[in-house]
Amino acid sequence: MSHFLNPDEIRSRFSALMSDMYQKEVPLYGDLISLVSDVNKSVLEKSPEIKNQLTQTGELPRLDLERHGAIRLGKAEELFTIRRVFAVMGMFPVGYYDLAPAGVPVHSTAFRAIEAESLNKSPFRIFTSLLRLELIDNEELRQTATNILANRNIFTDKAIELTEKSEQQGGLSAEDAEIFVQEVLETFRWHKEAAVSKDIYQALHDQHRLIADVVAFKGPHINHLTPRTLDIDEVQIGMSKRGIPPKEIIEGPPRRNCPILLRQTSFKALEEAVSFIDADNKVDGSHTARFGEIEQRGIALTAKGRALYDELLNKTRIATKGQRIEDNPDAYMTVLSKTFEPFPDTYLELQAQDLAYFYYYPVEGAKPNKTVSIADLPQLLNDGLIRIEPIVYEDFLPVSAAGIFQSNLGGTAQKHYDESSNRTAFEEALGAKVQDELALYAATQKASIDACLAALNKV
Ligand code: OOG
Ligand code: NI
Repeated sequence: MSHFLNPDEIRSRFSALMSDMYQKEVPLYGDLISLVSDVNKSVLEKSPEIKNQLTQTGELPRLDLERHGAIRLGKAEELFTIRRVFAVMGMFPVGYYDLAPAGVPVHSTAFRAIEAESLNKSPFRIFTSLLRLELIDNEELRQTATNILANRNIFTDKAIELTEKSEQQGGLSAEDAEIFVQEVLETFRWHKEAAVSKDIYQALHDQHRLIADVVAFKGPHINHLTPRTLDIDEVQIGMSKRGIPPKEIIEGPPRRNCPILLRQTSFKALEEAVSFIDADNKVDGSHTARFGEIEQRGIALTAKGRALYDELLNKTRIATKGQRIEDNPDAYMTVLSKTFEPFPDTYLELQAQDLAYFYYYPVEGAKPNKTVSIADLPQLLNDGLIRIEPIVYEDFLPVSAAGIFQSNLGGTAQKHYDESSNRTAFEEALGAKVQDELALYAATQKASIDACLAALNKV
């Protein structure tokens, strides 16, 4: 028995603290949580099949825990250190997302648990972006931003000390872990006092709102948290009814019988009072960055399924080009649904066409009349000796993320960056390679198939 607290417990504790802090900082987020919880309760009451599915895959107990957050970092050292901090909580970088093509000067990864069992204990993850200062075209401003960031330290001494202790001894005691989560929380706290003068804020803001959000503040405040809903359309309608101002459209795929990947919406970021420091005087101003988001997660797609998704989303974009989607969300949703018609919408078809990842289970009492192998899966499925359940998508979608960024930075100005994506530089800053999310789903599926076949061959 190890005397260290399980990293899943540390993450779970941290996620609860973060949620409490954010509900205090942004009370509207608390309203969103109660809306989501009401909607989830009613879906579970109305749809026993959804309830069974979530029970079978182990996701039911974590439903009300489900949330992700997002932060934006300013320099390579911050990304490097945050990787070490998150590792203490069992969160590892998965996936590389380049947002520059969508006009947002960052690249990102998601820190999350890897094993299905750990994810079920605490699914908390943090979408973590690193600002790409090289995309600031004004050289003088780039230098100013670099200098400001060079001087900041976003971690408490104690957080670093305990991270090192954990690295050295291979974990943290319950006592240390409690101090650790409190100290790490400090990094994500909102600071009303900006770190710069109003003029500098304005200059950064004129380059890109996101640059001001990262550079002008003392630390990477958590900019949103996201509960998981079982019916995002219902939440979208409910938001308006409860006086929570929603973003106009739901990002991602259309509503379907078999949800795929991830659908997301949010309430619009708040304009908040801040103070700037001008030659020792405080000057009042405002900043818009923090919001609340909702996600509905569906099945993880294989590379083939993902290619089909990207193709159909692209077709939708071409078909709605020139229309201001915000002005006519219903028309957009109609085109989206129509365009996605070729995407099979039963789990059996998704499985047969190798479009998505599944768990495989032997049906109770099933007795095949020979030793079975992976090649027999279609027959076993057909004969009703095994069943499948969807493996939920745990990651993010760059086009959706860009849509979320855009609608929450205020304004509609679109930037265009020529710079090509730079995964190598990102991984250098991170000090590690990001894991390939598809390989993780494939491994989960494989483990499930192996266990299923072993169980059938034993009887
Ligand atoms: C991150 C936006 C991405 C999501 O859910 O796709 C994201 C940000 O605004 O910093 O959180
Ligand atoms: Ni998000």
